[in-house]
Amino acid sequence: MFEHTYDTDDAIAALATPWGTSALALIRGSGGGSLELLEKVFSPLSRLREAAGGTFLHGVLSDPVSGEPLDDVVVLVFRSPASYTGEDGFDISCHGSLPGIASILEALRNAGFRDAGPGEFTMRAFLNGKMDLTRAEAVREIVESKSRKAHSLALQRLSGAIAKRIKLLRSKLLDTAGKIELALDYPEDELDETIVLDSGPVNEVIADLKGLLSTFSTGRLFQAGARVAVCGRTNAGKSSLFNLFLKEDRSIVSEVHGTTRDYIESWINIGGIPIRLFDTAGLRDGGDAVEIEGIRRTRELIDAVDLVLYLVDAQAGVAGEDADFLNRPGNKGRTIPVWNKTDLTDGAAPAGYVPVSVVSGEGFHRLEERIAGHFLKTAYTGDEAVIDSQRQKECLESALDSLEHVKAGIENDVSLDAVAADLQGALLAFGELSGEITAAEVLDTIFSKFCVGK
Ligand SMILES: Nc1nc2c(ncn2[C@@H]2O[C@H](COP(=O)(O)OP(=O)(O)OP(=O)(O)O)[C@@H](O)[C@H]2O)c(=O)[nH]1
Ligand SMILES: [Mg+2]
Repeated sequence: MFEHTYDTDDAIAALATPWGTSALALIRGSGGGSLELLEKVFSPLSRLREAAGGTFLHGVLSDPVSGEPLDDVVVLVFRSPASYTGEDGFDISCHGSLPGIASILEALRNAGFRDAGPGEFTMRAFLNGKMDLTRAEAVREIVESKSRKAHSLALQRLSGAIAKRIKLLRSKLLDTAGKIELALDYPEDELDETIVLDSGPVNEVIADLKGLLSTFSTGRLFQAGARVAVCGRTNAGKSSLFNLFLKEDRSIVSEVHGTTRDYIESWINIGGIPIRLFDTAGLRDGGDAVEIEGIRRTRELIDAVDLVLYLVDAQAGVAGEDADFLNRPGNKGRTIPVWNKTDLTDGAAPAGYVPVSVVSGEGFHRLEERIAGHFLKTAYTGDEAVIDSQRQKECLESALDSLEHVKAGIENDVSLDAVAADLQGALLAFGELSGEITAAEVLDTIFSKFCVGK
């Protein structure tokens, strides 16, 4: 949580690129008076003063206290309201040397800038009406996306797909809300016509909300990814398969049983799904204390992952422990049995197993397809927006809950006061979703998860 969340009066600056040596780095600043403060460090001064929004200036930055020149830079000038935050601001492209970046940030501090907190630029964009909360959240989701698919789904949200849909749902409810208000404000005999409430529009919104909520697991799958463990008895070829997925020699492979003791993990991408893949200790009885501990951790991990690739060495065949594992009810729906080392046999695999040879690569592609298929079989595949944020999901659930009450209220002729209160509850939940009526602590939680500089 950062201290200055709602202090939007001052000028802020931060490094927007990673803190590390690179060809170029980008430092951004924003806030009322930020261009005047920049005058203290940038020359030629006159060109900055005259610069219209959207212009690039080539110049030199110097420390305002010592006057020492710091770097040759290009500054992109933004003038309110035509900027990301809606305020005056700038992007400085400087050389990506760590001492150079540090000295520029220090010069900006000396000029009067405050270091920006996480997500503070986007928070200002939100507060200045540049984007609603669903789009602000999409900014972080884009930055954090681990696969192209996750990136394109987040981009869809950034373009306002969720915001537009919610606006539409909200407008569908306003007619009903208006009718109720009219009926509450005027006794029946004062109105020219009797007001009849129709649950049709409410039903439509309910159906649409259910559709949107059902995309959450898909959104999560592509954004947060899935956890997959490679398991099996010792020497089944788990580490060899793990390395093949990673396309690098990461985990130790040897013909010695019990080679892998601690589990190793890495991110891979299968069919656009970010997958955290684990290589684990081979399951067997006995072994020394370290191996026993490794096996205990592996068993814990198996319970926690979304999918297990259970390897059996084709030459060794299915042992009792393999059958036990595969038949255990908790493992059944989330295990893909893999028949490895088919290059050493005739290639035939028992029913239900995916035959592969990690050494020749035979069957590997089919295994990847099986994994993607496992996760995608329940995924949403339409073109509409997909939600990913837990917060958005909760707002939608709350709206849905209120609307179910409204529907029941209309259909059972419940008192209008009660229906009005439930409808208000649904509209409130939509308002929270878009950020129109979101509490300060909620905003704090959302923006503190951002990177600094975004
Ligand atoms: N011929 C053949 N050998 C394989 C294949 N996959 C793995 N091996 C060999 O099997 C041996 C064991 O492989 P590992 O990948 O270390 O097996 P593991 O399951 O990780 O073993 P532990 O870590 O001891 O549990 C090594 O000598 C590998 O080269 C395969 O598809 N064909
Ligand atoms: Mg191993």
